[in-house]
Amino acid sequence: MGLYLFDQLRKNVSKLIKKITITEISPKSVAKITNELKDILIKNEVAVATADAICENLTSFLLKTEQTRFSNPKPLILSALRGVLLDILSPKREVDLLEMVEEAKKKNIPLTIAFFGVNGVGKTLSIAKLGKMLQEKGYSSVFAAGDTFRAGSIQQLQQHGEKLGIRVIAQTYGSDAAAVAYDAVNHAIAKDIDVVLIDTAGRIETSSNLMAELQKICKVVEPDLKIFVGDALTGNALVSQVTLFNEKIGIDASILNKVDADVKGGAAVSVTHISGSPIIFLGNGQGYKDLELFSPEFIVNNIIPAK
Ligand SMILES: Nc1nc2c(ncn2[C@@H]2O[C@H](COP(=O)(O)OP(=O)(O)OP(=O)(O)O)[C@@H](O)[C@H]2O)c(=O)[nH]1
Ligand SMILES: [Mg+2]
Repeated sequence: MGLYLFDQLRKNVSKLIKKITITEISPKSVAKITNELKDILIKNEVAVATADAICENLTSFLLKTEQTRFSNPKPLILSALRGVLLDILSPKREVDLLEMVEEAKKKNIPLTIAFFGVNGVGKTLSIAKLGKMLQEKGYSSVFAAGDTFRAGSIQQLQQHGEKLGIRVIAQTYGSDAAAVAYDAVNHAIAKDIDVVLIDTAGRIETSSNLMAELQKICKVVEPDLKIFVGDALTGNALVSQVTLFNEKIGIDASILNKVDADVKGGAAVSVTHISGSPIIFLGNGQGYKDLELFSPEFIVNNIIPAK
């Protein structure tokens, strides 16, 4: 994929590894490396808590190695860093969305997915992109216009629905978002539709009204997947959004959008670590096809230089 999300981070890590001249693994020599690594991670917008965890795990791994003298310790350090990163990025719970869709289809019940996030991060477009992806894989879906708050939001979703040939269940502005979501689930059951994609209103994260509305949607339809949608350009502030939505709603997975713009990539590392759940897709453009599957291995392969 034409992605430069991790370019700078990879270059910096590569430079750090190239410079390593130590021949002995000791608390002092390891600290020299991890201090510099921490600086690099933080400069690339990895959250401090995540950078700390990476460096601490790397330190304890390296100090546990039996052999301490090396003519060239770089391969050991690279593979240790790869292992530590993969571990930090491996979510407590894995999410395979397409497998969940298939499982639900076998049981003849629709899979319900709700999308949450602050305003403008790309929730509505992500729903359209996912609707398209599902369509291409042979699954039907219905959109629920659960953003009854922002003027124009219902029409926006309806326009996507028309272009894609996907039905949109909507009520009027100001109506109860949970009721819209409930209608859409019933529609899917009645018409044997595979997936319900629920759009919700984005407001500033401090809005307690929004959180109450989102909690009500969750209570009424009990979505199978609650997806946090974030904007990669938000950088470090993304971590506080993830923490808040995770606390109030519980996030099962995330989508990180706008990675086609020049970003540092560190936020993608922190989001998985802080939320404990995986980023499953990246949005890398405004077209319906600009949605990429994402995995911890993908991140690690893009950050750790091959040699
Ligand atoms: N470049 C780029 N733009 C994106 C991406 N995802 C969304 N956008 C754009 O971001 C803007 C906001 O997208 P929406 O889908 O309306 O975002 P939203 O979260 O639903 O916004 P609200 O409904 O206001 O909360 C639109 O102009 C999208 O085209 C992406 O991956 N890359
Ligand atoms: Mg929207």
